[in-house]
Amino acid sequence: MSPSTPVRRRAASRKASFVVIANRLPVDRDIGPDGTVQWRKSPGGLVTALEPVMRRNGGAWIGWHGAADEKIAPFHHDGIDLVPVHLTAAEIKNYYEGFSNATLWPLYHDVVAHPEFHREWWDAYVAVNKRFAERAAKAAGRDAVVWVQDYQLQLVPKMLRELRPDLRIGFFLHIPFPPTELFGQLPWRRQILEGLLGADLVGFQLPGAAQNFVRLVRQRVGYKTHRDTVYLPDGRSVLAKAYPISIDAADFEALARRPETTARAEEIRRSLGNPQHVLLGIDRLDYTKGLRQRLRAFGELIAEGKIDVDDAVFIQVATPSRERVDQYRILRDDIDRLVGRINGDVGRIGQQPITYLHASYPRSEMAALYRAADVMVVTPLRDGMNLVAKEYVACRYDNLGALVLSEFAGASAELKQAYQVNPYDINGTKAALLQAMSASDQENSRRMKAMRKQVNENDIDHWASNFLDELITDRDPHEMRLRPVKTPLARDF
Ligand code: GDG
Repeated sequence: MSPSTPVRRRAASRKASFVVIANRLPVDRDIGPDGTVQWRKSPGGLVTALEPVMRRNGGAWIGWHGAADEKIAPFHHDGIDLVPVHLTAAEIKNYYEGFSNATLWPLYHDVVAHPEFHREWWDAYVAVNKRFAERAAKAAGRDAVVWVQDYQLQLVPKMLRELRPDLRIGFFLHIPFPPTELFGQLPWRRQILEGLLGADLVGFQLPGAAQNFVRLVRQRVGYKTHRDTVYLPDGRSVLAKAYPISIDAADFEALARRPETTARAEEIRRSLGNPQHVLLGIDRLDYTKGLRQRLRAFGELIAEGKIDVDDAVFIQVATPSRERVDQYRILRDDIDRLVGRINGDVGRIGQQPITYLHASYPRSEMAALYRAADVMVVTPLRDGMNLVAKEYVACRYDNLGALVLSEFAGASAELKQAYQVNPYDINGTKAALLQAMSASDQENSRRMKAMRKQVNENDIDHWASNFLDELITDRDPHEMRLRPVKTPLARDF
């Protein structure tokens, strides 16, 4: 096969030359009333990011299928070979809801919520990581490129390398990597660092995260490091670098340009009474996303008479998320109450200042919402990147609209022309909302043009090809046995 030949479709049982390992498969299952099973693409940052890369390159995706205690055979869906990994109900509780989402998630997000440490959760994390590594070791062909995704699978690189030293292994962390002081709280900090060091390339959203990692390896594991490289005693080296993730910008713009999207955006505004200002938030319902602070800021502006309730509406879409984890249940109740209180306090008949939607929508509806919004409000307390901010920018081909963006979202490093805020500073957030609402079209257009250039030039293909190019490039001439310097999968971008 010549280097530029795309990888061909393989039967699910064949060995793959490109393997993605992620906690979830990129599909959800629908079971019809007659019992027929259908898989459909699921929403979420990771899927949104990797699906185009997988489809263009062929390859296998290893992940959990979403149900407890069920073994499903590998299958092919929509251009991708899918290899389901089973989890027991106890593993879902301990590995997924527990260690991943109630230990690592809050710890890696600045301890915005209190991380819980339980030894039985850790044991399940180890066992499940091992299962993923074993599945990947079976699915990957000789010298294959394997890309491990995210915080649920940080032990997989080391486990997989032990099983299959021929593989080229990359790891990408979608969420922030914490400062050394916070990471130090983790009773299993050394095992996690060693797990990640099984990869040839460890990618982060921001350079600061890569630096945190290298510093921690030096401090806690004692390996030699120089800038972005860790030198292992066995002669191997591991590179730690930033690869800010992005979106399929052209695809979002095409969706936004459809006449149906324009019509739907107008309909949304009409149904809200055609207010002067439509503000929009779209987030998974997660305590890292800063929903409370944002809604309070908006509510106060109305209560203080700085915004007229007839002039502005805030649409908040909160996509249901991790509903079996306690902290998420508590958050949902809190937000329900807060929205009720604000609407009750400052609303009028026929004029609810906050339209709150606890639901998931098709991408076409998301694009219409982006088109309908004058001000997009993205104010997480901590966020690895935040794709919603980039999607808004991609959809604003009219160069209009304003983005209010937290300085604690990874995206703020690239979207410098946004109205940047510290989300903990409610008064500062209020000022930024007012500034964004009152800016001239000319001012917003200047900012939007610059942000659109950034997003269009650094899209998802750019992210994936940068990471994969680095991963498959031989840095050490003594390791040339691995494979030709470029494999076909990177040529397609
Ligand atoms: C993690 C990191 C990082 C949301 N609601 C619906 C829907 N979405 C889509 C959005 C966007 C994605 O989900 C959310 O991505 P974010 O980046 O905003 O946030 P996380 O889910 O927390 O993602 C994050 C990301 O991984 C990628 O590395 O940026 O920092 O936390 O694409 O559009 N999509 C549809 N319906 C919805 O209701 N169709």
